[in-house]
Amino acid sequence: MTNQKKFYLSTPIYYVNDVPHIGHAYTTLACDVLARYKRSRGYEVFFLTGTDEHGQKVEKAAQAKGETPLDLADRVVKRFQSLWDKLNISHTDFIRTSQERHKLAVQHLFRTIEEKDDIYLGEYEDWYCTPCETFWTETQLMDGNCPDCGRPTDKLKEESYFFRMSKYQQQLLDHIDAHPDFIQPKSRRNEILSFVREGLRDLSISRTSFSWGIPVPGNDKHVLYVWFDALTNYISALGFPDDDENRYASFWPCNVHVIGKDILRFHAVYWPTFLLAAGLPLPQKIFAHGWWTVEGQKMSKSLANVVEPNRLIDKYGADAVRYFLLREVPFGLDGDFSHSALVHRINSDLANDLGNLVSRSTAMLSKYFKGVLPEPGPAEEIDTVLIEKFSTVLSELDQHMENLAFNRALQSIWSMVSAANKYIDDTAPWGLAKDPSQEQRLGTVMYNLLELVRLISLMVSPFMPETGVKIRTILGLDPEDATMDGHDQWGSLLAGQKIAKAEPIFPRIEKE
Ligand code: ME8
Repeated sequence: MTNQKKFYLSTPIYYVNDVPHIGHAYTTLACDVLARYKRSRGYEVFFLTGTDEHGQKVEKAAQAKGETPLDLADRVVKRFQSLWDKLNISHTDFIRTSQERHKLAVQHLFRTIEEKDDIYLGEYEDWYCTPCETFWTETQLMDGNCPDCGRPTDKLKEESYFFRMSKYQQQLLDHIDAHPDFIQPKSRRNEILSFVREGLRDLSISRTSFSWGIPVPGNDKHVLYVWFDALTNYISALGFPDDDENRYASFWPCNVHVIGKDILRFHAVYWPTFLLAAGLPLPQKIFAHGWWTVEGQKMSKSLANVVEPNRLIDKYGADAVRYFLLREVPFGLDGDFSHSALVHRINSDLANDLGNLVSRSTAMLSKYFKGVLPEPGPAEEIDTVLIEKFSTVLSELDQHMENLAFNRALQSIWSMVSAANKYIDDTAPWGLAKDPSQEQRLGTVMYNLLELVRLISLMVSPFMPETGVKIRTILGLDPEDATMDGHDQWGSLLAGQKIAKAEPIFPRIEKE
């Protein structure tokens, strides 16, 4: 095992009965940004995503199409994987719950908990919402329908294995109390605290009403409940329990499970109690982000308003979509997607602010110094202020990334971009260029600008990897090297560096 700092983060594993939309892209993207940032800070990152393939919904969808559930899954998985390629997602592993490695881990977890006597055979009777794969008690129903999605529920009675979740109520509360960052944001933590305080019931963790799932060890009349199966992906992908590659030992417990608010209870109540029962460490953090609506409405197939990320990427490019989704809405709150807001962000933040900074700086360097970076002369106050601003932004960035406050991280970077643009206006290089006695001063101003462009290319890289590469290509640096550790101090760009004149990196979009 190396001594390198480790960071493990995960997305939910997505159901294969739906095709990927911007909601899925959002979670995966946020994780990718964090993964890239941590890598740039010298961490060895394990970034996991994948697909949740078992359960009645997939079984029914496959039946309706006349294919096997696995054929259906194979088809849909490709759509997720090709979208992640197109969005430049840098995951380390892609787990599918239909894989053998996953089945072994799930069955092992079941047996471990069973040996502790925390699983027993009983009979289940409750209201089941098939689309949500969730059981509800009579009192939880809203007018007889599922309180989450509003669709009708069915009364189900069946033999079932139960997990003694009730036994872990106090232990879970103690853990949440002792670890203020365990569930974030804070409002979500409070929601879970009150849910747990109301009392935990034992949880039915097997089904006999369908067969597309992982058999209960020793009783294959039953398949495991999809959430018992799905949640275990976070350790099965690490090689639990055999751990031949030492991944589980290196990376568990996970630093953060990033999820949408819809599945918080499963992650903050079920998963930790399974782990407590099995005697395994709990994840360090569970972060639930908000939900996107589209032009003010809930995304739904029936409204035909599902935003297809592939089309957005084809039209605007992966970086613009990545920037927009993380800049527009504070991570943790709900947000609304609209094409006009996206176009506005591209034109103002990307084409105007960032794009102009890069093209103005490189055009002036080309004009005044034939594209060769001069040696900087003595710093004036305006230069020192700019350099101090940079170190403030750098520490803000670190703090915001630590808090998964992606929009604030981008705001900080953009305050640097604006300061750099203002520096151009204030120092007016075109005036200095007219006066031969100001050549050294002009050289200093140009050096500072290009050095800032380099540093900004590193800071934006986790969010917009293609843009980072483009800018470093223009600067004549190694385009793929976005490492911040060791490269984020002022003054690393060397005089004599040949720098190209940039083509616009973000063309303006005409409003339709
Ligand atoms: O729940 N806005 O899978 P899923 C933002 N298989 N995010 C959204 C969204 C929206 N409108 N719609 C979906 C499952 N998401 C389970 C998870 S994990 C062990 C098992 C995102 O395909 C968000 O991250 O329904 C949400 O949690 C996830 O997609 C649900 O994906």
